Amino acid sequence: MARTPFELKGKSVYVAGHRGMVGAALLRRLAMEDVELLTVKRSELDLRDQAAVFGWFAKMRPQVVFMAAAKVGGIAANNALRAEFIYDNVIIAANAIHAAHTNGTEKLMFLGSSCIYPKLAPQPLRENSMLTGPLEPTNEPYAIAKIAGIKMVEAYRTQYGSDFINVMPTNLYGPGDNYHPEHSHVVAALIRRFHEAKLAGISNVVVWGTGTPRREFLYVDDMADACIHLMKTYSSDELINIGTGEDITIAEFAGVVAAAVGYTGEISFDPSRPDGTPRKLLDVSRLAALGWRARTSLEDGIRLAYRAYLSESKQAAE
Ligand code: GFB
Repeated sequence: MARTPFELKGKSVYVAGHRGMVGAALLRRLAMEDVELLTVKRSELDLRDQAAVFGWFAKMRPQVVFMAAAKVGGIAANNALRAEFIYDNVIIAANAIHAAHTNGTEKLMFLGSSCIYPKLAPQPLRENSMLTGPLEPTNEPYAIAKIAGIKMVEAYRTQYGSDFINVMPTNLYGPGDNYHPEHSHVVAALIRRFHEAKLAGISNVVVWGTGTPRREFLYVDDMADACIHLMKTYSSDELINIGTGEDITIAEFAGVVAAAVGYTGEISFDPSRPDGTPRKLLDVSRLAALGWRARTSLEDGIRLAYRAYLSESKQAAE
């Protein structure tokens, strides 16, 4: 079961969710490896369709699978689309993990989320704090779906000896993010809001919540690099966190984004919008012990993300 180092070279590698922010970063990173990449468009394979997923896996028989497909969104989307978040994510995880098992996949990585940890768990969040207390209510359906996927991976390891692993990323950002004003995560939301305020000469930008929650942000290309590192070096039934080990308040973070965008007006807060979890800082000592750490500073990452936003919005307008 624990077969490390795991050789990626020469393998057929399926990235589920390759059009999403994380999946696209995985493709960029995998381009540096000697592998045969397998992807399939959502219009050709709906991962919620069990028969279609089983058929696709039986035909393609990927040797390695990165499970980066999920329905994701920021705090408001999680809270509003509760049924979609639990249904889509439970069924996507169940279909893909079972299909990987029945079709001889050698290794699978399932991507969870830091929101699987209890709302008030001790900080920094250690991997063994999963299921030790109540979850943050705004994203409970998403977290429960991710916990179901994590538990499937654990169960398939235990019962069948499958080399399947679980990684828990912190809040991610970067190229290919979703900039929807209501459904996005905070990074994309603030890049867009500050940019539009700068262009329109608006002198006040509103940030949701009180500004006091603390969040840890990881640039998505660092995330992809960590995933490849762990695919090669990690094999255990224990979760492993992926983050920077540093966090910042939302108020401070708004200042970082405003500076990168060049917005010089005022910033105010709207406490009628939810804060969510007060703090979500990952303990990254397990990852550090395996020789990996994040390389992109928050300031550099936000500059890169802003540049990506500008080029992606230009392309969308063309
Ligand atoms: O990014 P975000 O939605 O993720 O929000 P969560 C982070 C913090 O930023 C919250 C605040 O305290 C928000 O209230 N915030 C301020 C904003 N302005 C904005 C804004 O304009 N848009 C957004 N979205 N937030 C999600 C979970 O929680 O994180 C998911 O709901 C998932 O399940 C994801 O785990 C990574 O960290 O609060």
